[in-house]
Amino acid sequence: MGSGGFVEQWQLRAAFARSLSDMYGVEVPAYTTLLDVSHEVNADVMAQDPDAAQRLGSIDRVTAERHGAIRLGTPAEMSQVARVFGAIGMHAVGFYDLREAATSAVPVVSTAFRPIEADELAKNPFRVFTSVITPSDRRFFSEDLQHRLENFLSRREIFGPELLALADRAEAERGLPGEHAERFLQLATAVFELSPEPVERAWYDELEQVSAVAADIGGVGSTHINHLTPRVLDIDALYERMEARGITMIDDIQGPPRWEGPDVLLRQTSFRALAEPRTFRMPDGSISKDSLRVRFGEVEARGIALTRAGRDIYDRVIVEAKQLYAERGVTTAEGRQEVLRELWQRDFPSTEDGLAERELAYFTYSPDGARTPIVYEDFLPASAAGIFQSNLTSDGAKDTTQEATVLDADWMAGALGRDLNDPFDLYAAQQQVSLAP
Ligand code: OOG
Ligand code: NI
Repeated sequence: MGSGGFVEQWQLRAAFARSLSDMYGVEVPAYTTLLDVSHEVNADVMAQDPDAAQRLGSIDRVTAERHGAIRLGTPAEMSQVARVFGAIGMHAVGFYDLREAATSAVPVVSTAFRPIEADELAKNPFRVFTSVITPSDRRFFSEDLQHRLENFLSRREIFGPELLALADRAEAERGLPGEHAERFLQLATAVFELSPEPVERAWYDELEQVSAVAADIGGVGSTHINHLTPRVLDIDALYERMEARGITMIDDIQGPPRWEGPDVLLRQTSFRALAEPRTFRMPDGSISKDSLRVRFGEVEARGIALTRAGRDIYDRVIVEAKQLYAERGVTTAEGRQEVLRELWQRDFPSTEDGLAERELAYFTYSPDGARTPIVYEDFLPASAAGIFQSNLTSDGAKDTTQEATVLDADWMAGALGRDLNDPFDLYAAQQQVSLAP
């Protein structure tokens, strides 16, 4: 990055993704194994058929591609992170209600920050799934706990004034001069580093009774990156190779099944959260060492973006599949994949032509009529819930007799103090522009 020259937003974004990746590799060595195996798998897929391998993005894009996941505590923190991401050309897209999508207690609502223009995505597609805790939701938090939690969160400072000032400048000037860029990256990366500060044992444990996610967010005075996810071109091959290296993966690959037709949306899996050493302050004031299991490694394969009609089919099939698992007594990952495959063969066209004809997926068209699929850049609530849940050590407590607090896309936009983009609108606009440039 050097001093001197002007660093554009996309360069800052790419450098931030690299910097987080370097840090996370030091903190969670299994992540480095995941990267190695991803590179191996991608190289093998490229060697077999480079055109097919790059149908949904150049190998350079895919190799650099990561998504991060972070979890914050307050609307104010959300508006601050929006400034930091705005500085590097990442905008809020989509609303996810994990409170509803998860059966165990996951008291958060989320959005994703990412570039929204095709050329920016091609330069570097870094995206961050960003969740905020919901203390006002009585299904999880009593009035007393809500107030203590909000109090605790209001006293912490995650994003300092120097970082925010640099962020605002980068957003206004669409980049930063070299030496400021360096400083911005250093400060922004440090925000997501695991803090050595002792965790208050009693407070952490009280929140953990409600939800491990609540403790991870509200039990500490800082935040950290929860996972960083590389993109792989064959997730089934990756899964097998990780297990062969002795890393225990969660049971399932979430999302669509492997099948003979086009890949759509997103397939994800993860390795189990690892015990990381942490320091605790005990109620008697003494300091002790223990460990926490919150951070894990995830990997994903991306497919074509579905239209609303295509997504409706997806959502229905996922619900039906769950009913079938129960009816047929299916209890293995393999069995679940078979059920999904059967439903896919019944409900999804087996070719890109079929997807395009039935307007189930988005494509761009060049003047000579050639059609290119638009890659899905977002997340899936059911998969996100599955990933959250499979990495929780307990279900926590959710009192379903209580009323849910309404926290929706409008609430999220208000918290951010910015527009919340609708993913379908973005894909549709991209398709439209290619048809009538
Ligand atoms: C976020 C879980 C969601 C994904 O890829 O769906 C997610 C979290 O664990 O904080 O990252
Ligand atoms: Ni993720």
